[in-house]
Amino acid sequence: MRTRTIEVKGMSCNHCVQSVTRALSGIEGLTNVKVDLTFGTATYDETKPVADDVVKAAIERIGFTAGNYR
Ligand SMILES: [Cu+2]
Repeated sequence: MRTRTIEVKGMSCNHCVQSVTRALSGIEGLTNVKVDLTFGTATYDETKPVADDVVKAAIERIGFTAGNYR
C-alpha cells in the first residue's frame, strides 16, 4: 500500500472538500482519503495500484483542477 498526495486546485470551502473526498473515496482501490483545504491537496492510500489519470479525471469531473503529485 502506498500513500499519495495530489494537488487539487479550486477548492474554496468545506463543501468542496466534501465533494472531492466523496469523489475520490468512490474510486475502487482508494482508502483513507483526506482532503486539506488550506494546502489544496488530497492524500490517500492505495489498496491496489490506481492510475494517476483515474484520480485526476475524478477530480476534474466535479469541477476542480488536478495538479501535480507531491
Ligand atoms: Cu466549496
